[in-house]
Amino acid sequence: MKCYASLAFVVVALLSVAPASAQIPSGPVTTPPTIDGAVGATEWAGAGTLALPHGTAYFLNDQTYLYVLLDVTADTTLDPLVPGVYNDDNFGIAFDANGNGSGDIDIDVNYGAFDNPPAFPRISYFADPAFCGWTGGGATSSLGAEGFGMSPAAPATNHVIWEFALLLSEISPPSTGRIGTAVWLLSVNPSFNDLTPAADLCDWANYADLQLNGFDTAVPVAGAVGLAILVALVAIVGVFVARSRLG
Ligand SMILES: [Ca+2]
Ligand SMILES: [Ca+2]
Ligand SMILES: [Ca+2]
Repeated sequence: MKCYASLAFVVVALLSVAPASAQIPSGPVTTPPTIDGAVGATEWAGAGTLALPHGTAYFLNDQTYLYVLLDVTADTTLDPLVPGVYNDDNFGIAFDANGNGSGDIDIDVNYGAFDNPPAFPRISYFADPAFCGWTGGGATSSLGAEGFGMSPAAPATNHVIWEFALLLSEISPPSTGRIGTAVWLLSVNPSFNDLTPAADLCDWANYADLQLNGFDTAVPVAGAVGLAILVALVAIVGVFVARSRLG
């Protein structure tokens, strides 16, 4: 059952027309958006955007999270996620996590609802190049919320909203901060099924290029320096202990 969302993702993708690949500069953020399914007036200001057939995806990031808003302005009927029921609105956010333009087993990831268990998002990993297979949805500490309301892009019409804070430690971007992404959206009412901008989940070359601006690759280096200092201190203490014993 867990494979339902990813299977639907692939089926829909095969039926979709692939637009050209896109470049997205993810905006660095100091005040993270609140993941509550409601879009504040300036909450997503400065975000990088990806135009979708029935809305817009927004991207912000800091050192810890990639924040994603799927503002589905054309979905004006909420078909809410229901545990164990698949006749509902749904989403998928796939990443060429190492940004190399090809599929890598257990590296490239996809977040979805997967419906069962009902907690979302769930995380799956690319698993099978021969059949473009993915694992079922597993537990993640990333955050997600579904909402229905207005937003700056559609200030007079209630519509479906998805907000996420996806852990960069789960995506593991390369030092360049450049990864690929594709977004899947499903709606029951009105009926649509979109994958953007890739033709299918394994159309890696046409994933949008997402540049994580402000993703400071110096942080791991600083951590490594700190570890080196700690090791040096331990070694110095060891020398003193050894000398005291000899004395
Ligand atoms: Ca919010
Ligand atoms: Ca890859
Ligand atoms: Ca809907």
